[in-house]
Amino acid sequence: SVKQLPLTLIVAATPKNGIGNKGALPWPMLKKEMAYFARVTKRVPMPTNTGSVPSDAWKQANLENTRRNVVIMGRKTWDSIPPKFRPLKDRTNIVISTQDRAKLDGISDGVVVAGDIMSGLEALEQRVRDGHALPVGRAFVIGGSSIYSAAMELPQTKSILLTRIHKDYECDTFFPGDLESAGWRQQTCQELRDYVDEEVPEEPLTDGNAEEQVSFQYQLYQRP
Ligand code: FOL
Repeated sequence: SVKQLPLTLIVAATPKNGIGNKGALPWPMLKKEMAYFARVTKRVPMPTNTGSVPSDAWKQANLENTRRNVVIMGRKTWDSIPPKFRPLKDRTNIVISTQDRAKLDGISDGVVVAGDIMSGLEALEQRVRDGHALPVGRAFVIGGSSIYSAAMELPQTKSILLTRIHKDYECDTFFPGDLESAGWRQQTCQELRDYVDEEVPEEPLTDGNAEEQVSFQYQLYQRP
């Protein structure tokens, strides 16, 4: 059943598809953008009901924390997260590495370590069966480039939440491949709103510090 779980990529990238530089994000802290990442990866979707009204049962269940989203990342992305923020809270963290978990930095009990994405999801499925992890809500692939690349090869990867950063920062790591040419289609702002279950503005947002203002836009790409 884990083999049918839809995977969503979430990524922020410059106009040249840059996603990282020297083991960190290429841009200064973008508070609003990072808050969007945290909200979206934490939000568990409502079970497919008749319509738009959340049932009392679901509201209750969600408060009781009966399901948790998963974030899947490569080892370098794990290392790039400030220790005080990892594992990313309120989400089940899966770290992809060929190393044994004992050799990795800051890995705690709840974190799943596996050699590839599907093995990680299978290991998590096992933990859920044993009652050691909460059932899975949504599964997000959060990078970096080799993990994005592997995820895009998987047939269950149908959606990409892309934040386009409208500034050309120096980067040494890039999002793999070209979306438009690989059958990925940009969806409307309304489709993005429905997907993330929150308001998203049509116009670019701005963030950054007094030194520099950066504009960016939230987008959704999907493939059939
Ligand atoms: N996708 C998007 N849209 N923006 C990103 O910054 C992003 N970053 C990664 C993957 N996909 C992304 C990978 N890098 C944290 C740090 C780096 C990181 C991902 C997450 C992190 O510390 N997140 C905390 C929030 C910290 C805060 O509020 O400052 C979290 O709880 O998610």
